Amino acid sequence: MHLCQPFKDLVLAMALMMATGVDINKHEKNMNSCPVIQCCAPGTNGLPGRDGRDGKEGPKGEKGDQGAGLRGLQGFPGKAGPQGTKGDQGPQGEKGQKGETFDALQRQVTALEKNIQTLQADISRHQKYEIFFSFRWVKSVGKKTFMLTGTKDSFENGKSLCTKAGGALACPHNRAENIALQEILKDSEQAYLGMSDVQTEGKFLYLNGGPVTYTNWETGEPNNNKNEDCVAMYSNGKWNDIDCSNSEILIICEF
Ligand SMILES: [Ca+2]
Ligand SMILES: [Ca+2]
Repeated sequence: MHLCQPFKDLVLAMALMMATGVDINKHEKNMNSCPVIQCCAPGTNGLPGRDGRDGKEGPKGEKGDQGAGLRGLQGFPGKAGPQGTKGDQGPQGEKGQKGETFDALQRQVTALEKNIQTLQADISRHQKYEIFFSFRWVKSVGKKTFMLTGTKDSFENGKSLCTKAGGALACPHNRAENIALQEILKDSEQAYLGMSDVQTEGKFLYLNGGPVTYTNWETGEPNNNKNEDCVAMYSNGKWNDIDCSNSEILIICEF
């Protein structure tokens, strides 16, 4: 009987273990774990086996890139959606242009301003009178008004004073005016009249150069005593020619 060399070695090893008292059973157990194929020459490959069962489902793959297909035609508009909720109030807008109402108010304001200016002018004129006159007496007759100043002065100064006030030195042109002017004077008072015969002795002229048409001379006047060229009214309403430089004569203006 022919034995392979490995098998011969095995037999020798077992005989040695029995001689040395080694536990053969334990050793056999180890020997059984040795594959037989290692002990013999390799065999030829067998036929392929049957296909195995399907494996478990694999994990989900990653999302691929978007395709590059052509864009389709736009479809018809859809139905209107429901009304949305009311939004918040927006910021205040810019100031608008002037309207017709504002223009009308502006015109009224302009008209009122003109009225105020007129009133101020009247007040100013009134105050101007107050500067020159004390209003001891005011007498109106017809369209004329006589105003007594609180001033006694010369003929020239009296003329200037009345002119500055916008009037003229008082001068009655008829009986009614003469009576009105007389009523202003108190007893023993005299007032200059707006006339003189400075240019031509004996020929009295109004301040505007016109000839005097109404007179009310005192008896014996005008006498041109010491070259009297101006005229004053007594408190009885009669006239007397006096010296023009006499500054003790009341100044009455007419307007
Ligand atoms: Ca005279
Ligand atoms: Ca006289």
